[in-house]
Amino acid sequence: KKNPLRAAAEKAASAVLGSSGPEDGVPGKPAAVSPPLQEPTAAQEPLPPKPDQSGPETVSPTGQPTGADPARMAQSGAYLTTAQGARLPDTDHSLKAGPRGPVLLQDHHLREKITHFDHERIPERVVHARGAAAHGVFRGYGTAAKLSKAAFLAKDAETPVFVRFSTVLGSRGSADTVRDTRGFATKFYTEEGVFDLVGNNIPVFFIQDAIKFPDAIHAGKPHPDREIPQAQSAHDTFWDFVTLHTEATHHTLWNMSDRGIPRSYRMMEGFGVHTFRLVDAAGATTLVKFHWKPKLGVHSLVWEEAQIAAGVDPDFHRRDLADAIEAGAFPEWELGVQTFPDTEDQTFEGIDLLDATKIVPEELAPVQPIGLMTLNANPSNYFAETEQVAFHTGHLVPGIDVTDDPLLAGRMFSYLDTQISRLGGPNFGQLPINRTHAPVNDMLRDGMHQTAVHRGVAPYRPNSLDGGCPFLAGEDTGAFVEVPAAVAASRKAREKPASFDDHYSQPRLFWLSMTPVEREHIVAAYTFELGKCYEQAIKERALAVLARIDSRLCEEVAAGLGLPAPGPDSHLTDPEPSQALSQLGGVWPLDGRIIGIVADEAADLDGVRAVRQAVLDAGMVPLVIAPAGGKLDADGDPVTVQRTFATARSVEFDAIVLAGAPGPGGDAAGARDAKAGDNTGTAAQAVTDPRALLLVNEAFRHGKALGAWAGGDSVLAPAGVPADAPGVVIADTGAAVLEALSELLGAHRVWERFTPQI
Ligand code: HDE
Repeated sequence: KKNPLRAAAEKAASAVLGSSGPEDGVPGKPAAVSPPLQEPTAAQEPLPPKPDQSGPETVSPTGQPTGADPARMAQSGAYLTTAQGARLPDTDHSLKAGPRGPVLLQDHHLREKITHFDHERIPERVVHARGAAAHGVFRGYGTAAKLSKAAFLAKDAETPVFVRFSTVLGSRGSADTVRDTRGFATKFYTEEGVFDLVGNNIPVFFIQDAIKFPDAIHAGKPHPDREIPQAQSAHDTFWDFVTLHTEATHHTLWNMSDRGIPRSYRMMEGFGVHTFRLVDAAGATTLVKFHWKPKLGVHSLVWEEAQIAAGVDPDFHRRDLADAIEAGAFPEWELGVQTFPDTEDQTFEGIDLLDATKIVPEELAPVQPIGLMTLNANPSNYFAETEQVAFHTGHLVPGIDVTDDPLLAGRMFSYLDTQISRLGGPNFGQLPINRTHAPVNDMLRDGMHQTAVHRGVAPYRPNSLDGGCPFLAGEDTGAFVEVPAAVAASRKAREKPASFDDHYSQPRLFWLSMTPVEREHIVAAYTFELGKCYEQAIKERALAVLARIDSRLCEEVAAGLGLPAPGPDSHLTDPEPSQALSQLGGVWPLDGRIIGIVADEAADLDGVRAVRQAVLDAGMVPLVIAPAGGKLDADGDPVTVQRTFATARSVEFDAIVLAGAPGPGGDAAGARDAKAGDNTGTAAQAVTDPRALLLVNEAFRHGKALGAWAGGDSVLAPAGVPADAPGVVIADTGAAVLEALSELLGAHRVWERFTPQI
């Protein structure tokens, strides 16, 4: 029987050295060449994977108590040591010549401790610096198996993943809820190598060619003189760029829509943006666009909420993701693909699939689900995992290939390059979070932070000293082979195709697909952002761009800016709206929604306990808000207070319930009388405390469901909330209130409360 290694070696040698002549009819290859030198074929068994390159060892446990659990302790071992392992008797006092004398240069522990600390920070990402991440698993449905041979897409194949969400413009310490695009980058640790799907929550991009990326980012980042504003697009340089460079119009419109201020990372769609190419086992190809669809639906903040959250809880999205996962409300997304025939022109229904500023409406090409991702574990260490994870569009596996999208081509270069300066050298792939779970047999050597201890003397190919190992794989042995896609005969030129010239028809499609309330949010966003610009010429130019999208949009923003609107554009088309672009209209699961329950000592605490339990049973999170901290009914059946009037702010809650007074027909006023003199009744304090009134008023203005029972509603009027307004539920018991609120919450907000004039 033929040795398989020898067969592989012979095949590889013939492919590389051409010993049997051109097999594929490659034109232009000389017919007569000197006979090739033979590589050794007496193979040794390939070496096992390098011990230092196995997969990450730790994935943080969920739901475990903090504290004494050894797996969660910062240190292991009984004694504190230096980095070299010498035990330390003291880490609080520098070595000095006497208690009040000079510090001695000899103190190695002092210098080691301070020096290490001095170098704790690494450069933050040049874009997407602010992020949060989680571990999870992806399970293939098998529906993509006919399109792609990628093993992780097979039916029921389970693949570990690590996902990092991010904002784009802000620094690492900036607020989560700013108006911006969100990154949605997924690392699949497949058995065939790492596949990174480095996407965004917006399906189009500002630019069509990577060479413009530094311009786009320089314009969006803070002004270089004062380094303000932080994490904002509401400034002159951003609007200067996007109005002069109108291929940015479509992405800018998405940013100004509710998509720019997501309610949660758990409630965002994700998009691969570019068109990719799937390859099946027989080599047949299909063009695809990747979509992540969140099981919880796509939901957003309202702008005022986003602004308040940026101040009162800059970690709003980071906290939300970690809390939900810790509570067991694991967020899930379906991965889906829109498929297009891999035709020579790479267009679909007249849309250029290589233009990253264009979508293909889902009505024209439905998103077909191919797998489910569940995020089920928080990182154990932010720096080691979330900060050091390094994504790259070039991390591909057999069955998934790129297209000639010029934006994607630039990314194929950029991601590897940026990691080298950010992570200090070329060995970032050895960091635990970046290690592939597939065996590694590379011939990359040395470099900064090399942690593998390579053996042998022949890290080169061909070699005879290591028996010729490692051998090259072919398609039948799982090699990643680029699709031999035709390249149109052409000439070198710094040009773009004519199909990239249409900058307005798809923004118009997006605008026409919005509901009135979503349109009003867009108008408000443009008015706010342009209102923050100083240059009149930039505002006027922005209005000229808006006139090319829609005259009503332009007029409304112009009115807000106090400027004349340019006349209507005679070239406007009327594309068929795409319902899939609107966020409104569905009914969604309530997992992880946060219900604030306002109560105090005088409240119907049995009712509060019942509501709390019902909220938990529904997979939501109850937070009791009281005038002061501690416990209510501390001597009886205590109810823990999670928020006080000082610490609660409306943005944290999806709905607010105002507890009433105990007893049949009881009301808050009655409760107050019962406690006459000590002034602790719920309504008594909430009615007069401006913080509680603000809580209720803001929740109302932000379209959140409000409920009250047994007199709790006496807070409504002083808070400026009409008791008969939509989404305000007043019932006899807490249970009845919660039932009605849950129904309202399924729609995310009480949309009837907004009365758009558009
Ligand atoms: Fe990125 N992008 N990008 N980008 N991008 C980076 O890589 C770049 C683009 C995206 O959580 C950087 O490791 C160029 C589109 C995400 O770690 C950098 C171009 C899309 C993340 C880089 C683009 C993205 C990045 C900075 C234009 C959506 C965060 C740090 C051709 C499909 C990944 C890093 C994470 C990060 C370059 C355009 C998504 C500098 C040159 C389009 C989600 O390499």
